[in-house]
Amino acid sequence: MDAKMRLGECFHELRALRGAYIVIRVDGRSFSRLTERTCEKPFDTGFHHKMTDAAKAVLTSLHGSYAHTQSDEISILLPHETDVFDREVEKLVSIAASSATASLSLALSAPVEFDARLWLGARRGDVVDYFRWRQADAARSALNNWCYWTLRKEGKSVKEATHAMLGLSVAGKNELLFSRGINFNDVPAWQRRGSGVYWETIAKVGRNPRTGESVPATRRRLRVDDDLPMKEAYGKFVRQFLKEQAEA
Ligand SMILES: Nc1nc2c(ncn2[C@@H]2O[C@H](COP(=O)(O)OP(=O)(O)OP(=O)(O)O)[C@@H](O)[C@H]2O)c(=O)[nH]1
Ligand SMILES: [Mg+2]
Repeated sequence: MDAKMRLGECFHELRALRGAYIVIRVDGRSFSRLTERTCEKPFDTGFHHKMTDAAKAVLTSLHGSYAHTQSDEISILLPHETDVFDREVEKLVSIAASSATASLSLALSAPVEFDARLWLGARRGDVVDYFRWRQADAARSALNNWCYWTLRKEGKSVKEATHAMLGLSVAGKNELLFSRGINFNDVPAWQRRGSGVYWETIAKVGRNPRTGESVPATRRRLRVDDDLPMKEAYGKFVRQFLKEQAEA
């Protein structure tokens, strides 16, 4: 009976190919509606902090090496040789989604949901491209959100604001903001580029339990970086999390 029933768990054997780089991305479900009711527009610092806390929770749970968060999504890079959950796809995506869900639901005191997907890259350059892609997405949507909410705050309806932005180039959107006293380049970097979360090692003084002597020690902790570099410099930055990993 047990063996027969387990045959129905036909996706359970699915594993992320060894040698491939794994990035898992979680994304909030229907967060347009959630943020419409509860967040400042276009960006809410408190919500962002709760997202970076959720990124810390997933990074810790999956023993990841780097996370990037923007808007309602978090991408988590796992170490190249990771053996976490034996690389089982179902385990990885469900734990990533539930870890983010638990963290943010508690922080907001409201039930939220995240979906999750798994991305595989063959080589280091693919991972660099992946994170540059998500950063470019952050920049694109930040510019759109700033324009949209600036128009809405002027009293335009959803339809009017959407219509006013139709066909506007990136330069045109920058101009729209500039003519209203907003320099998009001065908007906080975390809004335009997202934030990074990664481990750092700090020195601390430990105590030898036998002798009571002070001894130098180190401790790992997660750091949130709200001022990420961009473009090629960001690519170089991401490579530091792939450094010790052998090229496939
Ligand atoms: N006001 C506000 N909105 C935010 C903030 N961060 C994210 N959002 C919104 O969250 C939404 C995320 O976009 P999507 O993931 O494409 O939309 P969604 O409604 O979550 O849809 P699904 O992911 O398909 O379920 C966008 O509408 C963003 O504007 C914030 O700090 N403030
Ligand atoms: Mg979403």
